[in-house]
This record gives sequence, structure tokens and C-alpha cells, in this order.
Amino acid sequence: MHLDHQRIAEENEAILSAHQTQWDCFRTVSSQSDSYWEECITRLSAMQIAIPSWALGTGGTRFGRFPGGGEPRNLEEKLADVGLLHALSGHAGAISLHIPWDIPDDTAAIRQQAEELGVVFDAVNSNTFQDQDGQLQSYKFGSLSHTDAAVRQLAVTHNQEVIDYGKALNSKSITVWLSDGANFPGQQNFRRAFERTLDSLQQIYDHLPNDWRMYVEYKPYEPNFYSTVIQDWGSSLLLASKLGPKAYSLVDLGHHLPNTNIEQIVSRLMMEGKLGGFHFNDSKYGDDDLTVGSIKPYQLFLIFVELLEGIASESFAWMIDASHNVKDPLEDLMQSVEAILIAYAQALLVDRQALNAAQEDNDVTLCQEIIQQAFRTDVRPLLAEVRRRNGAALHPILLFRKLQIRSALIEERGSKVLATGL
Ligand SMILES: [Mn+2]
Repeated sequence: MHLDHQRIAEENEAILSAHQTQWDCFRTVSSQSDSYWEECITRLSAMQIAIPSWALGTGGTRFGRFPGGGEPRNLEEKLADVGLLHALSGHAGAISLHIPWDIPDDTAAIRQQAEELGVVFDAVNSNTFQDQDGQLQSYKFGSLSHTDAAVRQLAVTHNQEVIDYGKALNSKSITVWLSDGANFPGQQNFRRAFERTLDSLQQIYDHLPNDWRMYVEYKPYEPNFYSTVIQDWGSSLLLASKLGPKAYSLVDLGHHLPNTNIEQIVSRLMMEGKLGGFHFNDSKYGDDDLTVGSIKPYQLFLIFVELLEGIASESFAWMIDASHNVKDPLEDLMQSVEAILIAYAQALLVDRQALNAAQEDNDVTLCQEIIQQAFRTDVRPLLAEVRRRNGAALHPILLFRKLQIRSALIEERGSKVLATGL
């Protein structure tokens, strides 16, 4: 299943005049100049969000999994799905691979396919949270932090191999998330576990090519429930700082305890030049991995308000790290992409100069007025215009449904298939 720009442009034609009316109206009430909007469109057009190879199928919980039809059966089909998302949205021009779930059989062919779809390879992800068939040592009691040097070596070697796979695909970064930790008080020596982790990460870091980055993810609990070795941004920053200039912290929105002020963490990490990237998702209680922007769109917006302090001068890795249990995975991902773009666009609208002045004046009321003026602006006509100019769909989900893309995928791949991954 392939969707070309010609076809999308033809489909856009039918709703073009309605879009033009909305876009004209948007600019008329905005009181900003045309050049202001052109600048916004340029910045928004550049926003590319990586789709993880494990999020293209239906996810599951520990209670069960209810797969839909037409899910991708291999890496080629996953890449094809990302190509569809990119063609429809214009903002999904990257894929993030999970090793060993998605080891390419034919690297040259995969690279060629990606190039044809306009998709690049974002960070590669290692997996030391589950044992693979035939694995000699077990990660049951940890990987990079394990008490046994042989297990640590296995995990280090795996991460180095992941970097090598990434190099072959022209990826430029590796994300390390560890499930290491303890379920019970007294089970693990906090200090020794951290020191062993640092030592293991250093060996992986030393394997990085010069133009690569390493992202160190943190998470307060799960699958270990008493402690995790890299439990928060402080531990992640500490590791990234000790490892060297190629190491950064990675913020997964679901990896915080309820009510954590994530936007403040973003600000602090950026201040230290150590914010590397994001895993976007949304949650009500824990690491729920729900559609981005479905529960707390205001928080997402506030995060982008902070990000914009440094977004022009730094390059961040953006990825959606969500699990789709009840929606069509592709529709869910289109909603997530749109939510990220909405938050970004709204954050661009914040009158920074006025906000800075109000902050310095301690005019608390005005600060809130300025922030919420941007948040309450419906930026969807602006985003549709960005998509139109980039040859993407004015309404990605409507077009996905109109063209019956899922039915076509089911016909091609079958109604009972299970994508590899979580
Ligand atoms: Mn993540």
C-alpha cells in the first residue's frame, strides 16, 4: 500500500475551499503579519517525529491483547506504515527501531525503501529487559547493573551491537532504557547498582561514533516496584554528565510520578545542555502510554513553551512512545502527531516579550492571560495549511478512512496477524 502526493493533492481538492475559508479567518482574527505566519509555517514544517517500530501494531496489557487486522508482519511492512503516516501527516519522517525485534535482514534494501518513503532512521533502542531465546545469562536481576560481571558484559555487548546495526542504517543515536532495579527494600545496594551501571554505560559510550548521541531514559517504577536504578531526571543527568558530551537525558512523559512538574524538569535539563530527547505519550495514573494529548494537553503545551527557549539552537530527538490497545494504531499515531504539532504551534504563539515583562513585573494575572491566550487558540487551520503546503492531507484521519487504508492493509496482510513488539 503506497500513497503518493498526487493522490493526496487530488483528495485535498474537494475540501480546499473550506480550508481556505478557515485559514483566511484564522489570519484575519490573529492580527499578526503574513511574514509572522510564514515563519511559523517554516518552523512547523521542519518538525519530524519518529515513530517507533513497536507501535505500529496493537499493544497489549499484562491481561491480554486484542490485535486488529492488517498489522505489519515484518520490518518492511512497518516501514511502509510509517511511510503512510508520513505521506498523510507530513510530520512522521523518521522511524525508531527496537533491537532485537527489528533487525534488518537486508540493510541496503531497508535503507533504499526508507529513502523512497522520505523516512530516516532515528535512535535505535536496545532491549535488556527481557531474555531472548538461547540467551546464556538472564536479565532477571538486572542487566547493566547486575551483580554478575558476565551478565553486565552480555548487556554491554548487546548495546554495542545495537549501535553497529544503527550505524549501518545511518542512525545517529541510541536510547538506553533499563528495567534494572529492586522489588523489595534491602534487595539491592543503591550505590553499587548505580556505580556498576555507570561503568557499563561507559563501555557502551566508548563504542559510540563521534557524531552519535546516547540518550539515558529514566523511570521511577515498573517493572521493579520498590526502586529503579535510574529512577529520575537527577540520576539520568548525573549519568549523562559523568559519561561525557555525547550523553543526554531523555524525558518520557509517562515516566514520572503523578503531578510531577515535567515542564520544569525540561527547563532544568535544557539549562545544563543535557536534554536530548522526548518520548511522547499521555497518562492518567502511571506509564499508561495513551495517545499524546488525550488526557493532559495543557501540560504538553507548557512543555513546549519551555522547549521553545532552546529549540532553535538545539536538536532534540522526538519520538512517540505509546501503546494502542483499543484504537487503530495508525489512527492513534496520527492523533498523537497532531497533538504534538498543536502544542508546538500554540507555544510558538506565546508573546515571549510580553511574558518576560509580566514575569519581571510580578504581574501574575497578566502572565496567565498571556500563556492561556496562546493555549486557547485553535491552531488547526494553521496546521492544515502546513500539511497542504508539504503535500500531506488536509485531514489525515478523514482521508485514511475515506481511502479505506486499513481494509487494504487487511487484504494485503491478513486479518489475524500480530506485529512484533510490546
Ligand atoms: Mn520511552
